[in-house]
Amino acid sequence: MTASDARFSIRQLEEEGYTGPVALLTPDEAAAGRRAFFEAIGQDEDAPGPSGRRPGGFNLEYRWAHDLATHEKALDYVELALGPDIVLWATVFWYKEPRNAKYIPWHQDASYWPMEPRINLTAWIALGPTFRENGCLRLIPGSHKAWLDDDYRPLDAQSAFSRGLSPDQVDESRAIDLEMSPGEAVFFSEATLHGSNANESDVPRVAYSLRFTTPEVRFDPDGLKEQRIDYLARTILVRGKDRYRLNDSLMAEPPAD
Ligand SMILES: O=C(O)CCC(=O)C(=O)O
Repeated sequence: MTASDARFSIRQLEEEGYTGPVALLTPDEAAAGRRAFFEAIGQDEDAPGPSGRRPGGFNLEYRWAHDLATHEKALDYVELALGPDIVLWATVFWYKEPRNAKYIPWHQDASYWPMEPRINLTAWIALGPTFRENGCLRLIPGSHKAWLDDDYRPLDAQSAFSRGLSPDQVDESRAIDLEMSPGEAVFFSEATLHGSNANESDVPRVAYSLRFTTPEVRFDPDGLKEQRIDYLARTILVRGKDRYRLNDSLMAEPPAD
């Protein structure tokens, strides 16, 4: 695979902070992931409802979630961007059941993450259809060139995060709506402004986000606790070598088959 493959473009990633969507999983693989997700949260895909389950770390508990997060095709793309040594350090299911009124505010991921240096590539995989009415992922191309850490504010009760950026703090006219089919993925950087609206439809929105970094990045375990992501942040070397060993206390093994 080369950087000019299909719609994965390193140049676009560098200039616009994202690339894709690309067809990553087959429709059958996406459907299997969706079914496994609903089973894990104790629901039937045909009757999706609210879930009290914490959204992160399924890859540490379920082999299918680890296998999906380390899909060779995903790692091939990540390698084009991050190089041969790749660490998977977090995964999150972004699930919005039908009529879920919460929105994800505009944010740049690494503003919340105690990592140094700030290097991350997220692969955001649509496991089901995503479109405007069910609150598809939105992002602002080119927004990764300036950090907005100091501008974060407390937000209203409909926000899924207590702090973030309000719409008047970003140029929403430049936002793109990533309407995607099951199995498609978009890749974006630690600094790309993104968020999503409420699900105003009867179709659940199920996405799996994979966070990749490189071994030269150090995580601060206390900072992970402060951000309440210590339960999901575990480093797994998924390709290449770790010549740094900076995160031994966070290292994990994949779950057994
Ligand atoms: O899925 C969403 O709406 C938000 C995803 C997100 O914030 C992320 O993957 O970092």
